[in-house]
Amino acid sequence: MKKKNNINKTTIQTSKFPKPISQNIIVLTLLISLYFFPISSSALQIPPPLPILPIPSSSQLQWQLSSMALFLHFGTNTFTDSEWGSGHADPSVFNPVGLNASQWVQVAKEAGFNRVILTAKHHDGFCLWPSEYTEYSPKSSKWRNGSGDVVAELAMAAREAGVALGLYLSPWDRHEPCYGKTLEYNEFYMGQMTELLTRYGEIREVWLDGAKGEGEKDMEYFFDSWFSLIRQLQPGAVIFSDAGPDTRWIGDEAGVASSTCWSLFNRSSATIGGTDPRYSQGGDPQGHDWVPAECDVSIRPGWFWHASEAPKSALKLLDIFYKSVGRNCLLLLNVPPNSSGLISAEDIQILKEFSELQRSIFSHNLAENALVSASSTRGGSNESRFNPHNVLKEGIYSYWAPEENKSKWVLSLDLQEPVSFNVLQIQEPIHMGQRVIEFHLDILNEKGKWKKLINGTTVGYQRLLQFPTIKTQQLRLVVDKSRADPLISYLGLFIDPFSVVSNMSDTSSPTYDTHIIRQTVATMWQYLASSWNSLSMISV
Ligand code: FUL
Repeated sequence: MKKKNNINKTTIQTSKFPKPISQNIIVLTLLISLYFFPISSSALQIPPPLPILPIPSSSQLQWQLSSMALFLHFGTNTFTDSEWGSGHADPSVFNPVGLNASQWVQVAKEAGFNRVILTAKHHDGFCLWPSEYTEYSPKSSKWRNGSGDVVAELAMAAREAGVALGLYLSPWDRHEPCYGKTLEYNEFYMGQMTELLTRYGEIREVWLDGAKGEGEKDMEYFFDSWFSLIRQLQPGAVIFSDAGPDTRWIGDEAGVASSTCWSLFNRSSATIGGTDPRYSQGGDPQGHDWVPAECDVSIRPGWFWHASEAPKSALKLLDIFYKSVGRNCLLLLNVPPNSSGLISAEDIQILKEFSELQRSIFSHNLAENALVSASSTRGGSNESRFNPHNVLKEGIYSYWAPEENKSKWVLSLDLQEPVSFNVLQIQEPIHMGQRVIEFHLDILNEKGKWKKLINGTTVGYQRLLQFPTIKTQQLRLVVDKSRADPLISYLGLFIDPFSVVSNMSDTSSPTYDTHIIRQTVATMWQYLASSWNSLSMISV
């Protein structure tokens, strides 16, 4: 108490001394400048705009940012040349003598996939791990003398390589005798789910569906209990099904999304095993839930490996890439291990070509030196955080934002010299919600007139639009319709010398004629031959 009084006293006493003249001048100058240049809000940062709901959870964001995942269909079907196994195959057929899960993970990683999803149990009921609830697993096979565990081997390989692991546990089980008895089977399924989610470290995706053959036993699945269990045991996992909750089936098995594709969706409008494919393919601009789509497709005609089947071409995979990743979805590409337990050399070759095609097209943004301006900038043109130039920085977390309440939203690019391109990439900062409804790209032609090059609907995480090659120096991206002020995080221009696009509509697919395909394949081989020497071979 005493001490406190002393301090006050000292302060008061000091203030009694007259200030030196120079000090008075400084104070006066400060007061005058404050009068003329008051501390305005411009010295403070303007906050980001409000997000528009719904927005993704953190695990949904991580999922979307990975763009592609590799699906691994493997089990007794691999040995019996079947797709939907009857559930009665002798478990001793399962003997993948050369199984090497590190090879699967390496193949995935080198081809640009940092997630893998394994069919821990497919419809035939054979479990790839030694479940305590059934003998229908490697326990009853000769593989690794009956002590093998494919899930464990893959989990370890994925962890070592830094690749995220997902597991598919098929609800429909053609082997399990209690299938069809609602209470018993739900307990059985949840017991198996618990084994998978507690024994193998971090699981980043749980994949399930409503597939079931006609005339099969009827029963109810307790989805809400399953989802709650998954949330409890693996809170970082996204749950995939026809209707979410975290990611939805795109509605076809060709890996193709609709050209209008919303991550917004109404979960209550979809039923697992009974969704309307058109609703799934496009999503719902009025949807209350954030449920982005996953496009599953197999590199081969079947989901499981069959000696008689061959993989699709790398150009076909590139086309699928444009229609899935390029339409705001994640591409889940199935590459089934063969009966030796390895991914086949011909599939590896195609994956290598596919990743080289992507690298050669997308590694260089032809707009990187552009001068970018905008119809308006949130916080004014000096506000770097929302500056139009941010659209040239990779990633979604820096973006251009317009001033609020504007009716015109335009991003103009001066490429500083005429540039040829035939692919446009646009991204939205989806952590702030999906906004853009319609947009178009204009170019300035030789006559100095603005000409519409292409229209598009929805952007989302990533939109890729293809059109015949065009050469221009000036272009502008115009957002025509948006759910809220549009935010653009990336704009890229690329040249794809491989795909041939014959018309300008966003909704149509690139079309190939045989003559052009031959030419394109020749160009591709010339192009790739030069760069492959430098690529390391993947050992099988
Ligand atoms: C479907 C299954 O019936 C197919 O066999 C395959 O697993 C595919 C990915 O999902 O629902």
